[in-house]
Amino acid sequence: MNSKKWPTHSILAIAVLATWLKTYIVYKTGFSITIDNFMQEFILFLSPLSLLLFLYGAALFMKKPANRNRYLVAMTLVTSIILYANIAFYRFFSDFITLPVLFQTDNFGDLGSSAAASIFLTDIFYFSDVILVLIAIKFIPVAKEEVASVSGRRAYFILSGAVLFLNLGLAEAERPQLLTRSFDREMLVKNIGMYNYHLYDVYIQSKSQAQRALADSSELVEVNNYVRTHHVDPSPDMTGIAEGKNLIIVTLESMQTFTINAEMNGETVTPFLNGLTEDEDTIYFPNFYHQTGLGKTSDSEFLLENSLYPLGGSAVFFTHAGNTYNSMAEKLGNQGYSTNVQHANTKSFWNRDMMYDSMNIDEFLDIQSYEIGEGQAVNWGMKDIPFFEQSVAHMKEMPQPFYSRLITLTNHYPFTLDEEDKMIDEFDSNSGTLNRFFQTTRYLDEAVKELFDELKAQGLYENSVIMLYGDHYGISENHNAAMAQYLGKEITPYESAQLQRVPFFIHIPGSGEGHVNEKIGAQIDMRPTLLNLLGVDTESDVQFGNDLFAPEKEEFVVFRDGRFVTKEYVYAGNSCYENGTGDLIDQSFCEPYIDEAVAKLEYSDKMIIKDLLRFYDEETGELIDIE
Ligand code: GP9
Ligand code: MN
Repeated sequence: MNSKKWPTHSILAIAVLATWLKTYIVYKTGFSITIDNFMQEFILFLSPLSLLLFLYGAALFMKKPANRNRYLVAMTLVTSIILYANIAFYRFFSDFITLPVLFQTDNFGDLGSSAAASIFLTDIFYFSDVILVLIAIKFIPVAKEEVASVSGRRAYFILSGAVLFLNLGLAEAERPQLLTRSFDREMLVKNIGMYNYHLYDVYIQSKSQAQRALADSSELVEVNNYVRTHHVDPSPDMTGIAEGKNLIIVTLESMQTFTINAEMNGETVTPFLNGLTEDEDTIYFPNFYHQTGLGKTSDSEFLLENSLYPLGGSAVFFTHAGNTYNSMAEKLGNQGYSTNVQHANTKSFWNRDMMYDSMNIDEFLDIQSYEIGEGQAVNWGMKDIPFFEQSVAHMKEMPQPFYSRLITLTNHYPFTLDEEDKMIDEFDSNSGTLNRFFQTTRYLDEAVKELFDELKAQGLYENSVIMLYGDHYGISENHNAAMAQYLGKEITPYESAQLQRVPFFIHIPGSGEGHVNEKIGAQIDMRPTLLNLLGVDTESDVQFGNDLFAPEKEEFVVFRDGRFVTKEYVYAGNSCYENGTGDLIDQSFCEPYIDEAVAKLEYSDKMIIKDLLRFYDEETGELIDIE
């Protein structure tokens, strides 16, 4: 063969093309990645390319063709192994590999024993690019020794950079805040590609490992002292009034307090929940706030289980799923409860599968545990009504007492519904989002009613406590104009803060404890409040919330972004307002609380970032010495 026919870097080009196309084919055949539109397909196709260009492109710096070739074979092999390892992992766990799972030996117990059974001869395809490169090396004559010219290399890497930015730009348009929120591994893989995903994962994990490594137990002493000085004794009247009962917690997706006891163009938005606010067995908290950040639903779960604040800059479920926690589920597990979460979505969403393990939740009934019949899916997946029905059926099978957490989904942006599920009209503002929000909220209300009915029908109602809470806002500040139209007032920073109220109900059948509790509280208080009702002692736990029924409970709620609310003041948009009137008042009124709010968040962050609960003995409340 005449060497002139083959340009110097043919092997590089062949390697890049072969791995790129192979990876795309594997995406389509080896994983079940959902694609909703052409743009997503295009991003998926493009996504492996940028990293391959950079990685394989390093060959351009090598002078000897033999070295170049060896390097390219090695790199095609490395990327093939990464891809194939993910395939093997996916066959068992329907998930992509993340660094921490490689160190979780119990995962590999499962994997190792069955791995052999899942290796097929056809798997050789996953290495087809390596083979192709080897063949190419054999048949394409070795070019003379030369490194690529500086200008040639520059052009190559500018092109590679352009591909990377095109990829990231399209991904950002398709999934805003993809990297900061990093909500789903599947979403990451499909938007930035398998190889970039692993780099990103290594970055996230090593960053948190480094911060963890620098910590020692004395730091826990400091946080613990802080927590002790802010602890108040739980209400003795409420202690243990629901002891031994099942605990059912319902996450009301995107539900906001402004829809409770409210009308929209003459129609009642939440008739069932309105009834609960006056019910003799229900305690309703109208001044209860969410404290979530980027992690949205998962942040609310984090607050609920741990009574710690979520993190400011990232979704803690993703970045700190390897930590030691002392979750409510674990506490109840120790009391003989069986514990689980039920949610009809993929288990890797918000990294729940990993985090639930760390929080010692016995079981996660994810989408695989549900049968979605004809007409039972809308928007994000399974509709809440059939979801509740099947969840209660699962509960029938659970050993009692159980703690079962149900996460709803229908009232999620973009708030779409099938015609037959629309029980009220849309609102008439210029925001379709807000207009539809009333309809999906109305649907969620109906679903909760059906849940209660179903629990009664199945004989589970009497012996259970049912707690309902809104996870976070559904209507963001982008819809302020439409909100102003609905509420009939301007949305100032004060009003915005008040719109962060989410419903919170505790229903204890037969208790006669029902009342409207005006106390200012927040998601951080859920764990101590509930555990006290169930008679589980949390005296020595490191938690940042307090029992909402405690007479001395301080009415001071800090949002994740530093805004805060007290009985007298609301601090928002760097301004101080009087609570109630919403009047701007002198900054000095809020001043004493500003540092206090920051301190709370910082101490809580420290607990998480330095993984301080690993130094804590949950049984005794003492420090553990770890070398
Ligand atoms: C996803 C569901 C919604 O499983 O919990 O998450 P969100 O976008 O509200 O955080
Ligand atoms: Mn949510």
